[in-house]
Amino acid sequence: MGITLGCGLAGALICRQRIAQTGESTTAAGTYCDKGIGAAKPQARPAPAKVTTAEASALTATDTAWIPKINPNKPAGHAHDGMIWIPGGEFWMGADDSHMTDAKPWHRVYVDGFWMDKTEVTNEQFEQFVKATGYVTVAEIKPRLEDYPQAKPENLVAGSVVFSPPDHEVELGNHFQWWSYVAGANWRHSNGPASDIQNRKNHPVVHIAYADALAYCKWAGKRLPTEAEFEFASRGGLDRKRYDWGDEFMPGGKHMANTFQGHFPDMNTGEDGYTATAPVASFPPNNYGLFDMAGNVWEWTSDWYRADYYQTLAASGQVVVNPTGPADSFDPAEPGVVKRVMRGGSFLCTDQYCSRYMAGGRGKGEPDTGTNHLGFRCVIGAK
Ligand SMILES: [Ca+2]
Repeated sequence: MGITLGCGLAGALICRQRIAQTGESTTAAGTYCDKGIGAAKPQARPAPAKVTTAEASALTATDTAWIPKINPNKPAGHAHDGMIWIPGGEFWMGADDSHMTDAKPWHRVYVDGFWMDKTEVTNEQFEQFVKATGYVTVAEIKPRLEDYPQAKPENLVAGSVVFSPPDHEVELGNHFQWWSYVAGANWRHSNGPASDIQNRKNHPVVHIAYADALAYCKWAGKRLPTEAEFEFASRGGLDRKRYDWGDEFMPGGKHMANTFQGHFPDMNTGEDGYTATAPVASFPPNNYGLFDMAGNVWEWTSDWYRADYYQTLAASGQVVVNPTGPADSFDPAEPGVVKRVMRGGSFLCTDQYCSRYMAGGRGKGEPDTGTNHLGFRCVIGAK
C-alpha cells in the first residue's frame, strides 16, 4: 500500500459519498503509489513551490561523488532498554523510482545520533501505557458531528479502518473495495469487536492515530522519529540501496520483511509466514539491529507530508541538517487534506500495488486515522 487509506476518519465516514463525487473508478497502471481520492490526475497537480524536478535532478547529478559519512558509533549517555543507538551522520536520502515521485530526488541529509526502539511498539507495551494512564485512543471515542459535518449521524460511531478484502479480483483504482470503517475496531480489537489481542501481545499495536502515538511517546519519555531519522536508521549504514538490507528483495530466496504475497487484494497467500501483522522481530534485523523497519506495519513520523519536500531540500544545494519536515502539509492527490509522513510499509505492501517498503518509500496519512496496518516506534534524541 502506498497510503494508509487515502481518505481518513472523516473520509471513511463519508467515503462512498466522496467516491460518488469524484466518479473515479480506474487509474493508469503503476501510479498506485500516489493513489488517493482525486489521484491519477497529474494535470491538476501544482508545480513544486521552489524548484522543478529537472533543476533538482541537475543539482544532485553534479554531487554524486559525495560520499556519506557515518558518525563514530559512540552512544550518548546511558543505554536505554529495548533501544538501539543509531550513530547519525550524513547520507543520501530518497529514492529513484518512477512510481514514487515524492521520494525523488536523492538529496543529502545529516542527522545527529539518537536512540531508537528496537521494535515497533507492541500491544503489551501499549497496554502498560493505558493501564498506567487511563488513556483512551482516538478510535475508541465517538466522532463528533461538529468535527465531521458531512457524515451521516448514524455513521458517527467509534471505530477504525480495517482491511476487508473482496473474495474476487477487483480494479486497483478504488481502494474502498478493500478498506472498511468498522464500528468497534480499535487497538484492543484490531479486526473489529469479535477479535482480541490475547494471543497477539508481541504484535505491533495498530489502530493508532497520530495523537495516540504522541501520547505514548511522551509517557515513555521519548518522541516520534523525524522522517530523516527513520530513513537514516532503516538504511543501517548502507548507501542508496533499494531495500534496507541491499538491492535484492529476497536474497537467497529469503523473505526479509512481512509484506504481501499472492494476488492483491483478494488473495493473500502469506508465503512469508504471515497474512496480517507478525510478532515483532520475526524477520532479520537490519545492520543496526532494528527489526521491521520495512514491512509489518506502517510507522508514524513527526514530519508533515508534502509531495515536493525533497525537491525543496535538494534545491538548497547543501547538506540539510536535522530536517524536521515542511512547515505545512500538501498532498496533490488530496488537496486540502493535511497528512503526516509514515514510513516502512506494511504487511499489505506488494509490488502489484505499491512497494513502499523500499528504503526510500514514503507513506502519508491523516493524523486522526488509524488502521489495522499502522503503528509506530519511538526515539530518544538530542532535540
Ligand atoms: Ca506477509
